[in-house]
Amino acid sequence: MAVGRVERHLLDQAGRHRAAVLVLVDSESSGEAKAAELAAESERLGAAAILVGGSSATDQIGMGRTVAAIKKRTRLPVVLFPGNVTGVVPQADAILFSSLMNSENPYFITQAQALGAPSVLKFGLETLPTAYLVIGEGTSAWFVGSARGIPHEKPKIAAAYALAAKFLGMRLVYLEAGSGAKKSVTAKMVKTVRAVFDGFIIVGGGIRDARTARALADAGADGLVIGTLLEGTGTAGLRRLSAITKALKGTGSRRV
Ligand code: 1GP
Repeated sequence: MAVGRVERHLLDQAGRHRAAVLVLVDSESSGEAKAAELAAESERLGAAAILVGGSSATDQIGMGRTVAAIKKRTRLPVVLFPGNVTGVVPQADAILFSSLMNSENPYFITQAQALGAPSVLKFGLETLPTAYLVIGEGTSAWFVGSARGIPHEKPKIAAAYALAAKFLGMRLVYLEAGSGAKKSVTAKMVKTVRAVFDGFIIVGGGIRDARTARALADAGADGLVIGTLLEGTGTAGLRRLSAITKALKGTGSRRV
């Protein structure tokens, strides 16, 4: 499948910065107005896109309203980050069409994808073919997705999955430590994956400060997902987001 407008935008943003920042909005914990406000502030502070979803988002109507509200306040692309078929709504621009490759339950590897695909087509969503890899244990993504978490200290296993994803034609790999994770994915793991995977590497889960963000970008991450840091923390969260986008200024290794 051809590279679409949103994927091109992400590649472009990853080339203009050390890494692009993707702000994750949980449509169930913040109301529409708050989510839209956060998206507008994120755009002002240099974020590249807004992700909407998460492993426990099940209210499709609420999610659709949240996406519509965000689209009124920002020009950033809104990308769905579904945890299940309930994460597919028509108002968004694109979807991380993901397979949780290290799940023990085939539902999360191919079945949810088959159930959701007709809606994705009907809604005209751009699909970003993504290998979703859960790293470590104990988070919602790990539990809900029945993942056999790749140990943080086994970067070669993550790289083997990334290589398999590349051979399967996936253009993005998402290394997910899980929302609110105590420990983010290590720079070493990102570097090891980068060595075998030339597609777009997204890293998320537990990224709370500029130093960590910069280290992950320098190790080869193209996109960094920031979620929990911005939840209910008001201006303090935005200050930290600003510090992160500042630390990522400068040209990335990915030039387009
Ligand atoms: C979770 O990777 C995302 O799916 C973001 O994680 O909420 O810890 O920033 P945080």
